[in-house]
Amino acid sequence: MERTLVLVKPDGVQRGLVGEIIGRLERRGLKLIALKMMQITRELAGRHYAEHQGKAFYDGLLAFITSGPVIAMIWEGREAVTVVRSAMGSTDPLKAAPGTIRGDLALDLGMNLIHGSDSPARAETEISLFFSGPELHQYNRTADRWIRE
Ligand code: IDP
Ligand code: MG
Repeated sequence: MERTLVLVKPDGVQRGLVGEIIGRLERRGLKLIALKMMQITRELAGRHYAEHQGKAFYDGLLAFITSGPVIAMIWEGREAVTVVRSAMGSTDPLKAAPGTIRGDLALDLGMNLIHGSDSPARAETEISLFFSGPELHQYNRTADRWIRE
């Protein structure tokens, strides 16, 4: 089953939107298999956002993502990467559709509440950056028979 890494960024924690964001993913039917609160180090931030190195917003992005605690999670489900990306909405909250997390709850590109991996390959890389094997939970969820045909 596909997995994706999700972060509630420091703005989401500070604004008390952790429950709102987790609740949306939970209600959608995705399965939570790992979760922790943590402060991202400069080193981890550099690896996680390596693709953006050299861009104008890179230093600000690293300062922001390391500025306070985040909630790191792994969500599992069919097409989990795409499902989470569509639930997040566009990167710029001003362009994100109503009904999406960013479109309903955010206004600023640099304060857009949530990270979700952008491909299954990136998801696997990001999961291994943030979590070690024993932190991932395998369990049966009885509700699954009412979520998937
Ligand atoms: P994503 O989070 O939707 O995958 P990315 O393009 O991977 O978007 O960018 C990572 C993060 O960097 C964004 O979520 C946003 O917080 C920030 N960011 C992206 N582009 C800009 C920009 O042009 N100015 C300021 N911040 C940006
Ligand atoms: Mg991205």
